[in-house]
Amino acid sequence: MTLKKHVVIAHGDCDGVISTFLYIKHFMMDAYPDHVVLGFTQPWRAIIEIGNFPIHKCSSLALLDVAIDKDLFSFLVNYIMSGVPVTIIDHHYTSSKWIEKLREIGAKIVWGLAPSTPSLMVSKLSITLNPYEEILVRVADVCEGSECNDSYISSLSDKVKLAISIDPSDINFMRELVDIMLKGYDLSSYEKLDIKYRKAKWLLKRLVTIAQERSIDLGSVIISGFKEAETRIFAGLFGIAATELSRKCGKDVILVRKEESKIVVTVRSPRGLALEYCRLIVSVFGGKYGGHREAASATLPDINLDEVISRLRDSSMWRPIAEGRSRDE
Ligand SMILES: [Mn+2]
Repeated sequence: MTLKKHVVIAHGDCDGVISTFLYIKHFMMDAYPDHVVLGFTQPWRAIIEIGNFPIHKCSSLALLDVAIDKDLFSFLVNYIMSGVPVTIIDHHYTSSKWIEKLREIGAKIVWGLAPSTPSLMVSKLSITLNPYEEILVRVADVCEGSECNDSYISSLSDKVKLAISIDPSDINFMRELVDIMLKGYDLSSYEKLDIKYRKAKWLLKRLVTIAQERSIDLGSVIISGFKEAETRIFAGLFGIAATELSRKCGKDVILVRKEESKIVVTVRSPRGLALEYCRLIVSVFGGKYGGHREAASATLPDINLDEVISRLRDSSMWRPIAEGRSRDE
């Protein structure tokens, strides 16, 4: 007989990690850690991650802060139809068209446009927070772009966000963060977090400088491309760099990078057009996209980076946005 486990898979970012902490603490404490497996993933590889825990090994499956798309939807149907209880807690705009279908076939769905998945959990799952948890929910909100004028919260958010992003494949580090939170320890005095943060801070500064120096300015949006070797160095920092650059220039930002066998596009748009940029890009090159109106990303097939950039710098590409004809679904 195979020993089944509760599988909890979350987005490998700040609000994903904090959602995991809240979920374990409020719903799985009796089973944790012996009967629970924690995984952290990026949206484009969520299927691979979940596939590591085949149906016959899952007593339940929870997905936290993982944007649902068509492929993930089809994949989850098998789990639900095989009788695995599936819970989805998510705040991504682009998940909305799949969640109703998942609910109809029996998944438990908690979805809404909250600033972060942890704050969604607080508003929809009626969990009562202690002061320590309240701080962490605010940290998650700030990591997702909420304003904050509390210096302790904003510096802790900065630390957690950067320390996680520097290496999105360091799943053990994310598990350690969850354990530290479950013990109620102060994250800001965790040495490993501090070491990762310092390194990430330095790399981020370099990345923002490079992205700005090589940017192609199309007026309201700037575009920068990165080769595969650079992608390896800056790993998960592209999203944060795009946010910083967008703030710095007061423009929308599109960062395009070559990564293994694909092209990844990161978009930040304070004007709320991020999904529309992604939709236009995917309509030209193929691939898929997801995220929020202010922050989204697209994964394209393995095309030549220079070709992508030269197409994107052609302003006729963006005419539907300029003329206000583009609409995200
Ligand atoms: Mn997230």
